[in-house]
Order: sequence, then C-alpha cells, then structure tokens
Amino acid sequence: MVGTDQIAAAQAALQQQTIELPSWAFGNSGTRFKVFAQAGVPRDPFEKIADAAQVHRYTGVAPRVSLHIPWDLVDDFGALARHAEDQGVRIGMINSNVFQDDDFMLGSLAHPDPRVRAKAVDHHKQCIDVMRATGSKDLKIWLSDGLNYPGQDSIRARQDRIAEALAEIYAALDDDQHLVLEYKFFEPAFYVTDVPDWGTSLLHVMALGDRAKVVLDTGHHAPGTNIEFVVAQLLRQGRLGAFDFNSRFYADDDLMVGAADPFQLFRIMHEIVSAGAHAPDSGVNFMLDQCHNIEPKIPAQIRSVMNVQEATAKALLVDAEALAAAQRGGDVLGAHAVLMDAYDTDVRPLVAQVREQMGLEPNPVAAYAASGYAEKIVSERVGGAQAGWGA
Ligand code: RM4
Ligand code: MN
Repeated sequence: MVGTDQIAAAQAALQQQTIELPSWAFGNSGTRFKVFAQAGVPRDPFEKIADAAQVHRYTGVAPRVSLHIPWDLVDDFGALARHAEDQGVRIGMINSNVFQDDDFMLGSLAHPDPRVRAKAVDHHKQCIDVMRATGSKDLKIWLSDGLNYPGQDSIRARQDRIAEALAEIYAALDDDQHLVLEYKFFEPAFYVTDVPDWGTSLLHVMALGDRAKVVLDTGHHAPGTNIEFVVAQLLRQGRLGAFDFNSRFYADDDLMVGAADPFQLFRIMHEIVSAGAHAPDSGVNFMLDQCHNIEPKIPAQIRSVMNVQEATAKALLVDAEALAAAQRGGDVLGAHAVLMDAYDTDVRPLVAQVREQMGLEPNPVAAYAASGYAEKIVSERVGGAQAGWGA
C-alpha cells in the first residue's frame, strides 16, 4: 500500500526534478514539406530564452535552456547567459550542428575528406567556446552521418574516423565539461547510419573516458524497441547522460512527450526511479527535444513538462516493496498489478499540490493563458525575421 510517507517523498522528489527545454522548440518548425510561421515567434535567441522562461515560471521545474549552434549564435554569449539569469533560467547543453552545411553532404566526423572532418571538429571547438562563455557543462553531439548506397564508403573506416574525431573533440573539453553522443537508427541516411544505436554510441563514449555518455532520444528507435531496457542497460554502465524526450508514432516525429504512448513514458520513468536516477545529482539530464509545428509552442512545452512530471509521479508511487516481494515469489500477475496500480493512479492532484508547495499556480496551462503573454508577444514582435530551424 502506498502510504502518506511515500506520497510526501514523491512530492519532495518532484520538487527537485528538473527538465531542460530546447531553444528550437520556440522557433518556427515544420515538416519536410513546409515550415509554418506562427505569430509572435522569437526573432533571436534572447526572445527564445524569454519564452522558455515562461515555461519555467509556470511549472517551476524547467530552469535550463539548450542552445543549438549555429541556430543560436549571438555576438555576446556572456550577455545571453546574463539575459537568461535575469529571466530566472540558465543555459543548458550546447548542441552542435554538422548537418546543415553543403560541405557535410557526405558526412561530417565520418567524411572521407580530412578537410571536411577538420571543419566538423572545429565546429565542435567553437561549441566548446560557447560552453565556456555561457557556463554550460555539456556538449551534445548528434551526427547525421551515413550512407545511402552499398559501396558508397567503407563502413569500418567511417567508425575509425568518428572515433578519432571524437577523441580530438573530447580532448578539447575542460575537466569539468562533458560530452554526450546521441544515436538515431535512420534518417537522413537510409542504408547505413554511422551512429545508429545505443551500442555504437556506448562503444564510442567508453573509448573516450568517464566524462562521455550516451544520449537517448526516445524518437530515435525502430518501432517496437524496448526503450526501458536500453535505459536499464545504460544506467548499469553509468553511461546514460541525457534524454531527449518526445513522442513518435512513426519515426522521429518530435511530438510532445507522453502524447503517443504515456505508458511507455511511465515504464521508462519506472526504470529511472528504481535506479534512483531521477535524483538531481544522478548525472542524467532530462530534456525535451520537440518541435511544435501546428500547436502553440509555449503551452506545448508546458504540457510536455507536465507529462514528464506525471509519469515520474506515477513511477514514484510504485510500491517497491510489494513489487520486489511479488517478483521474488514468482507472482507474475501480482507484480504486474503493483506496477499497473501506480500507472492507473490519477496523479494530477498530487502534482498540482507540488506546485502549490512551490508557491505556483496549480494549473500552469491556465495560469499561462491568463497571463496575457501570448497576446503580448504577438503584438510586440513585429518586424524582423522569425527564428526557424534553418531547414
Ligand atoms: C536531431 C537530434 C538532435 C536535435 C536535432 C534538432 O534529430 O534529435 O538532438 O538537436 O535533431
Ligand atoms: Mn534529439
């Protein structure tokens, strides 16, 4: 039975949990066919951070914003970091981008031409400079490298080139900075993706050192992949560095986390909570990697943060003792029932109470809507070029 102690402990843990926001969720985005413009969208990284700060203001648990370079390039990163602080947030991970330059058509760190590889490594060194200027401690790398046709390049040589380039990037980091390597099973390449799965990412980061870990983007797996199993394995190795949360129906859909399969999100959070990896000092950075193409962006981020909180709350309500006893006794249905009891709990009142404990409005969606911020940015942000993902 879940007692009042467990509920209080769950609420305390939820007050400590943080979820990082992606700057690119606030700019315009779209599909391969069309990037849709929304009124009031930020024109620059300063405005993106202002929007992200709204999400933190009403949820209380989203105090960091990831930047994407060069999308978020500014002349003075110190000023951007101070602006973030003024808004009550700070700069989180720095994401490199070696997938939008003509030079990278055949790859970046795996490219057959050493000149292009050097250019890709240099871009990462530029990102490390941004980290120094903003106080960010994490460099996040996702490579679009791969092959479309058998014979196009040597599969093995490309792994060697990636290993060599990553070692150079890792060596350029300061001692208190970390590198996280993201994997994705396909797209934009179709025949071979050079970092397609957690095994490949893990091999590369293990070769680098203790400050290198794996990023798990929930949308980057083949249909049917048991993501909580991957989570368990990476946690066992101490190599789960970060999550990119989102939802998928088909491929890398980048929809709101918990929208497509809330039960999967619960199962993931159950693995996290049972390993204690939800604790703020666990070294796992929980962040969103989403695009809001047809829905308003700030409310969509608020909703996403709430979805992660609710899945975490349910995981925190699992009766761990009863579960362990049922598992030891081989009670298949009893063990399953313990988990389902937690999943079937309506945790919305519990999470609303957490917000009140933190001095916030219980309903962040309603509080944001009532604030008038959405109308304000539509009327104020006239002129200039809206930020977009540059596709
Ligand atoms: C990639 C990957 C990265 C993200 C970019 C925008 O598919 O998920 O994490 O930075 O998209
Ligand atoms: Mn991602």
